[in-house]
Amino acid sequence: MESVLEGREKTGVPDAILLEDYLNEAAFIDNLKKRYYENLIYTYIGQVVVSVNPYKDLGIYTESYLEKYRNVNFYEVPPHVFAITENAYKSMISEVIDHCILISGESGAGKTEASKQVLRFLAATSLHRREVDRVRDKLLQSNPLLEAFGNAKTNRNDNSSRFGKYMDIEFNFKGDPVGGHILNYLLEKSRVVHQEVGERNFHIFYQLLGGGPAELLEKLHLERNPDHYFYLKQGKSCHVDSINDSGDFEAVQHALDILNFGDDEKTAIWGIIGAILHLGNVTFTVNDDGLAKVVDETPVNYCSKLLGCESKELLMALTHRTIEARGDVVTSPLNPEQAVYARDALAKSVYERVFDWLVRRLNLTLHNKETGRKTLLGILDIYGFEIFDKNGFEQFCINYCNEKLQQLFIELTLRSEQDEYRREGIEWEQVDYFDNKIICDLVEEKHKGIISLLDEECLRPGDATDATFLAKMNSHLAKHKHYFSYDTSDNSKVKKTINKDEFRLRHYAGEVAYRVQGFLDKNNDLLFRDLKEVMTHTSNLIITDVFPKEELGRKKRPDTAATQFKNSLGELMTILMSKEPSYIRCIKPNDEKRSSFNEERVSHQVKYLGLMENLRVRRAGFAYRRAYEIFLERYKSLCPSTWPNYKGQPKDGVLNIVKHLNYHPDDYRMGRSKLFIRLPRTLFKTEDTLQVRKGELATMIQAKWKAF
Ligand code: AOV
Ligand code: MG
Repeated sequence: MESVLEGREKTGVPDAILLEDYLNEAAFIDNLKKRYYENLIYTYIGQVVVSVNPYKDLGIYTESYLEKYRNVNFYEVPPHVFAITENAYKSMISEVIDHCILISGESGAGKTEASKQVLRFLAATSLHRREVDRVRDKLLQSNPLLEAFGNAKTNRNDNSSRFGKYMDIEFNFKGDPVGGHILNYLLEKSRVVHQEVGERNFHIFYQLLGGGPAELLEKLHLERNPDHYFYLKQGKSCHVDSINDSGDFEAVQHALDILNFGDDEKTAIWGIIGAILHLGNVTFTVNDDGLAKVVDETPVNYCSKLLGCESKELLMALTHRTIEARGDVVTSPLNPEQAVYARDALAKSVYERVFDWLVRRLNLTLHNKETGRKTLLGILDIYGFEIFDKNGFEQFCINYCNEKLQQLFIELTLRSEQDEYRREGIEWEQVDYFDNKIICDLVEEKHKGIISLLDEECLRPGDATDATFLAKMNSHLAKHKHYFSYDTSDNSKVKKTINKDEFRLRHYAGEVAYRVQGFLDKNNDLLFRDLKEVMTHTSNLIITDVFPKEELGRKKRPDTAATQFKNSLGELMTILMSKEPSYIRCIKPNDEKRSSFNEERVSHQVKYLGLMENLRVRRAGFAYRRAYEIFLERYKSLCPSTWPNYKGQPKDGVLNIVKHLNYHPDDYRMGRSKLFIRLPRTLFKTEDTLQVRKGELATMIQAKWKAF
């Protein structure tokens, strides 16, 4: 097997640190390319895995690969997501610290596939006890279920994650997986009611229609053909070659069984999916007074039947709005446009709440009841950075989330690493890098950032619109280096490329123009009270659970969508910062979803991911560091002046040891409190020497006993 420590010409080098010309981006990319065409999609930068999407099955995730990467030394096997997972797992168990594996890259780069392999590897790390087997199956089956409800075909990726996911896996002190917990982030719910051309709604709708048994569809009053449903056909691409909806439906059914969903819960779920489809087919026309009137009541009747509410009530709530003002309750009819708005708001709200319910339900099943020492290994798989022809509030949130993750990477690999060298007094030439904090601030800063300005407009009574929001940003952010709009640009060339209803952000990963249309609405995220009220007394057991009656009495306005998202991302960052991170950096090799390597596309990503800076810090830096006390304690037996008794300063003792072991002066540095070792090889050799020495000592002790 190829080891990381020895590179070969044809296949490039497995660790970019071994590149002779490590400052040269072209050499770095050439290395990735060579490897890509040899089907070697993984390359390290120290302990960061760079992964280039192969867009084909390479046969590198089989059982035998799972075996091959178990209990091995990180540097003795070819780069693989399994290797970094094994490394994190081992260190979590032996050092009893929580770890996390952070997976980043733009849409379609391979994050979700990587996260699935990481989970598979971890789930397989157990002695096959029956209890553990059950947990393992549940952990694994949570994936197809959440993907069915949370992923969709976009124009970037046929299986695009439309929600963010962080999953902790719990291990007991023996290292067996015993439970798990999932946190989900902002689902792109607008997809339920609208899709751009070439895109689809969430997979689950097509799966149910394609794979649901005839009797089930009959009960739900559903047609098999998705083109029958307004909520499914807007993208004009219901059938996708790469997707097998009916096969996937089987997989979802299987997952529901393994996860112990009862028949009543399944009935409730399918009822809701069906109800949403019928709801989308409700259309409105005008009555004599210009007010909304439902064209055909059949879909309303089906919808009410499946949700378990009164048809008349739903009909009324879809066409009227009740407002409470100063104690007076006034009900007024809606016009057709408002009625469509109300209908869509209901569909989105129901779907989002059911998705949250699914996650809560999964967490109940994955919850570990064992007490005792536990460690966590987290996996983060979010929606990647994306640019479409039209970008709205959803892309704004998704791309902001990616900025935060990039910020974390910078913080942990570039900043803190270099800070430590300075703190420890190691001679160090600063490697400069682009710090995207400025963009995070632009979006999230209190009182000044885009989210604050948006919230202000949302809360302002009166005539606030998307246009006034844009004007407000233009006046507040005109001078910001990463903000552009038609009004703020003096440069006529730039001006030509921006529409009047857009603002443009220069993200770390590229420039994106956002249309302001819909920002206020989506941020306000209102569901008319009339509809909410109907939902609070249905007979569908999930709907009653997710629309509690207490919500109606609540006076306080909930946080806006963007603010909730900002807060939950803030909490996520705190969780991640408290753990030992490993990174998988995914690269998308082309925009055609096929197996080929476009150097320009890759180069762009290598730049914005900061990989060259990462390489320089790694290369000039030190792979390992140990506090003097710890190093001395472990290796004191290797040097006559520290063994068996040593009374001096730890630092001096360590110096004696490394001198005695003939470390090359270039291979290590003595910091203020730590020893820094440049290459892992050096430490491995020392470790080998220790093992030999332990053998000698054992023999010596045995000999002594014999003599005794
Ligand atoms: P993403 O998660 O990074 O995008 P995915 O993991 O869904 O991207 O990968 C997109 C597609 O690329 C998959 O459906 C596979 O067809 C293919 N692919 C990715 N990784 C591999 C691999 N290791 N081996 C074989 N094929 C692969 V997004 O969720 O859109 O940001 O939001
Ligand atoms: Mg994904």
